[in-house]
Amino acid sequence: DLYPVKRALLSVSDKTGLVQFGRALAAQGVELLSTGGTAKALREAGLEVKDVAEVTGFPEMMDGRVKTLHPVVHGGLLALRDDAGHVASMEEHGIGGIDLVVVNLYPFEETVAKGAEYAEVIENIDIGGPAMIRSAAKNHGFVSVIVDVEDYAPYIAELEANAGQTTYAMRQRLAQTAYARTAAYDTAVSTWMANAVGGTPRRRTFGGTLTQTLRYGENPHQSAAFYSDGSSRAGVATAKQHQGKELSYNNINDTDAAFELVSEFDPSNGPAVAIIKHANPCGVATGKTMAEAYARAFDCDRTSAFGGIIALNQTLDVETAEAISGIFTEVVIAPDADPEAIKIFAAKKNLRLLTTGGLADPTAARLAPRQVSGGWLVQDRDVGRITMGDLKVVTKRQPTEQEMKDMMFAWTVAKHVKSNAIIYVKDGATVGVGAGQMSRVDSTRIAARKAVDMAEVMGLSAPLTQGSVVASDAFFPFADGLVTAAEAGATALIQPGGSMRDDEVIAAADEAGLAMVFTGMRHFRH
Ligand code: 93A
Repeated sequence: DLYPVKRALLSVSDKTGLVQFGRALAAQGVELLSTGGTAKALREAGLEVKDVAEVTGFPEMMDGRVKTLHPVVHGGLLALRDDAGHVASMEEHGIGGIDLVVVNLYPFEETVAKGAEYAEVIENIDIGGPAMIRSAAKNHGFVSVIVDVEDYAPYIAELEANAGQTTYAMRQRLAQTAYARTAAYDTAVSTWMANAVGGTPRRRTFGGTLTQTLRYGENPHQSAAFYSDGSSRAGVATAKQHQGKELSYNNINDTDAAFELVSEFDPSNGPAVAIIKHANPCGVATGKTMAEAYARAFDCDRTSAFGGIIALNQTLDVETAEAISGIFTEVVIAPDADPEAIKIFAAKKNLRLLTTGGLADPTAARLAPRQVSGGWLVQDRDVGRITMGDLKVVTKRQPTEQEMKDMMFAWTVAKHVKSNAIIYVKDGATVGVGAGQMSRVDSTRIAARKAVDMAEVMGLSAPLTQGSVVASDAFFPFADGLVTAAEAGATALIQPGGSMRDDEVIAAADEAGLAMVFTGMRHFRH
């Protein structure tokens, strides 16, 4: 079970913690072998290191493409120490055992992320590193493999606790981590190549690294964890959490939805706020100030906003922080927060504040995989966008300029609402959201009904849907949905068009005096 560590090979691109780790290994009497840059770093710190080139008898060559790919290295990693034949081979060929491999790979993912040229990306495909990782991991009966800086300290603790030896349990766990690392690495390479080649690849894999085990999943009887795909994009995975307890599974899902939605609104056009409940917005609004945007988003559905998740497209300021503090809110996510605003939240123990340093890019192409029984469904993320120029007016009445602006706003929100999605908007704020219904007319009714309820709560004489515009994420199959919207006070309607009964729907719009535009694009979201 216990196996001693006498010789280690270190070859790392990320040299974080390397010297300290090398020193701790040396203190345990471990002999250090290393490749060019790693050996240099260790030597400069005063450690005794042998070059792999000296052990193999071959210099590093071909710009480093061949450094450790040699039977003396792989024999030393793969030989079964308790097999007489293997041991004889080691003796015959002068192969010394290597009991520990410490490798982190060429920064392939980072090279792709910074938008490097093809040739530079290719040079950053590590071959020798993964080969050593896989050899060492296969032979975990005797050999340890470390691929994460996070494992340096526990590994040293293990050696210290066991007089320079490792337990099988430790080696086995490290081997599992190691294979997941090489799998994720090759996933990154093949995904990058899939994009370069284009089309639908016959084989595809997905990978990630554990960032957080979660208390539970959607429900307490489901276990759950959060895996990052290694990207540095602004969003919930990379955000800085300023205060409050850990985010839950549902928090992360909702915060992501909130931030993706609010990122649609270019900050140079002014402040915007989205309030999310159960992955659907219950209020989205623009305003002259952030506080006004928040107040208008809140007024869409004050009841549902309780315990909601709020996303801002600009810095959280004091006035907005004070307003948000008025009711129970789970999470606030924003590109940034004023120090004074952070202080206001500090008093609210249960409120989590996240800052991202920027907005998500709603146009960035990305894969959206979803698991179904027996496989994966994979599609491009919905990055579809329209401009006013794409809109086709199909009614006798032309929309007014304000209606046009509100329809564009409503359409943007509709993209982020579960189908069937119906959004009522007035003056750059949602005033009714109908989400996730199995029939479109029901979504239309529910959104209008909620506006009536809100008018009562707010003591208004008429619901805010009076004089609103409506967006529908897909076409109206019948005229009934449009008639319902008109009855709720809508004056204009934006929808993809393309129904067999478009003529009937257009006729009903003309009869009700509505202006209607077709986008020619659908935004289903299931
Ligand atoms: O180009 S390689 O695939 N060829 C190799 O034989 C090889 N061996 C180790 N890259 C190889 N490595 C990688 O070099 C390691 O995975 C590590 O990322 C890097 C460390 O190089 P240096 O010690 O010169 O900084």
